Amino acid sequence: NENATGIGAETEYEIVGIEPGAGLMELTKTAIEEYELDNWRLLEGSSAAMVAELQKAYSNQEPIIITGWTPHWMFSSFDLKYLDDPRESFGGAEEIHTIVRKGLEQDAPGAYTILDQFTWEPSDMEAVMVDVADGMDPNEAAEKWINANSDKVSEWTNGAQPGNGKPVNLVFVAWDSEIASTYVIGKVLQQNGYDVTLSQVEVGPMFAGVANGSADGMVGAWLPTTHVEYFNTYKDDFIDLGENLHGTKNGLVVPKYVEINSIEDLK
Ligand code: PBE
Repeated sequence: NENATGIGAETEYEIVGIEPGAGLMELTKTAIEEYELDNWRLLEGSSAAMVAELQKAYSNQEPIIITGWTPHWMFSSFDLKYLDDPRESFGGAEEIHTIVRKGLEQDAPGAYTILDQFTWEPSDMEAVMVDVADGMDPNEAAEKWINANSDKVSEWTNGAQPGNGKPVNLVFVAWDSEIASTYVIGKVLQQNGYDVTLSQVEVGPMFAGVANGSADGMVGAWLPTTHVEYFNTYKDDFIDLGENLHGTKNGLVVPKYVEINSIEDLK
């Protein structure tokens, strides 16, 4: 298989990954085992560094393989494709869940109601992501989306008691998708009278923080597959409010000009 030989040599058998600890990194390690990609290495880094590598390769029309996910603005900025995953190492379409600490419902009922009623579509999240990727401050991008979608937002805030200045602390990881969701729901809580803090953390501390009560909530739990280890570790110690978005995807992603179509072609 000439193409497979080509892509390995051309990319030095490297798959450009993201933050260690991301569910996507574990899924990629599983894929490397299941497809027996013994020659290949998964590089650890960050989501921002991955996108920078993609931008560089793309502008030179060079081959690159990244760990990617949807919703993500990169699919509207670049012509990209997921590699087929016939072994389903990356699982199927998932949901993103909202999780809050025990006691939030009693301590901040309005915030609990809003977080519980928060739900939107991948296209909504992408609209915010695109503005942030284009350089808009996440606060501004969140406000812009809220102003353009007051009908949706009023469903989230329906029946919520005002915050009266009570503090609410949301934790998130600096994944582009979670920056979008966290800033939007943070701004909605603020507009409802809460004193909102958004704390950027790593993925383990994000789950641990909500479980031990040092954080009030998070809106970026990818289930049932991506974050299953973290979820199962802490599931008795926090409250899962269910999905806020349906239809995510994880996988290996290449520019369309790369002439392979399946993870099997990497072997
Ligand atoms: N992600 C985006 C995360 C979840 C959100 C796919 C990069 C991960 O843990 O892999």
